[in-house]
Amino acid sequence: MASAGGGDCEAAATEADRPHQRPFLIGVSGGTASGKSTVCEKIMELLGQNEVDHRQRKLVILSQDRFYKVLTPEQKAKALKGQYNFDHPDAFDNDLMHRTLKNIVEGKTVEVPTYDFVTHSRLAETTVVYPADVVLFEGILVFYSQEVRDMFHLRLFVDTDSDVRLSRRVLRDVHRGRDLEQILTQYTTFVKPAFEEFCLPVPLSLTWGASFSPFSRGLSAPCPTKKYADVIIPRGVDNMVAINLIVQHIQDILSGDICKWHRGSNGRSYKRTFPEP
Ligand code: UZR
Ligand code: MG
Repeated sequence: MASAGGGDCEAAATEADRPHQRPFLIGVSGGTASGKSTVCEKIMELLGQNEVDHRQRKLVILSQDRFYKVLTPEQKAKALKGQYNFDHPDAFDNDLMHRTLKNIVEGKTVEVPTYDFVTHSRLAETTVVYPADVVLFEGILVFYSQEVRDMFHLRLFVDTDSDVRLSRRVLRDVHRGRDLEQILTQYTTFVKPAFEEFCLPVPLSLTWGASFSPFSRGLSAPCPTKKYADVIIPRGVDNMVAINLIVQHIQDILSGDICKWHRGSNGRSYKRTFPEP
């Protein structure tokens, strides 16, 4: 549901005060081209929500890509040559992302930016996201910031082989009009190292022996966000057993049959909220 206008994408004024039940917020992470969006769309389809009008949907999907920062002309020139790091947490407008999710969790209607991957830019057009019972927020680094991570009631990680991801990524980028050599250079320079630094946990063998530890060699401590996942989905959308289990869980929440579990402020303990009688 797109609406014209720019603004700073805060909660839309007309809808901001409309009371709505707080949604169940699900974070969906995973490497590039792992199938995060496809998993989210499958969940939406199985819940019969893709045919429903945007204003009436019980479930909405929001992508972290929408929060890519607006680039300066110098950064854009680099991006067009494949020399800008879009896989680093600093590439995102983390404040706007946090404020928007906070408004969503408070049941408000929000306006989110639209991003164009061909020109690497934020478009003037924004999208209105109406309150829903379940919100799926997907992106490569949605578990990176603790503030955002702690907001998720459920955290999913789509775990797809890196060779499958690379081949999908190449096809997608070629389709976006990019040059093959540049795609592969960008992958090895930025995409793969960032995935290993910010998503994949360091193998135990590396963290144990001091002589092997990357930290003892003066490298900064990575924050491998996969470890924060509650459920790991191997093979993405090919894994219909996992997706059906998740869909069943969401259905139970939507029908109020089960209580919601809320993550405690330390991110580890949980508190139960019983459905209204
Ligand atoms: P997913 N990305 C672009 O290619 N261009 C942009 O303008 C913004 C992002 C890529 C980004 C990242 N990397 O790996 C990917 N690069 O989009 C994240 N290079 O999207 O999770 O759908 O793969
Ligand atoms: Mg995507």
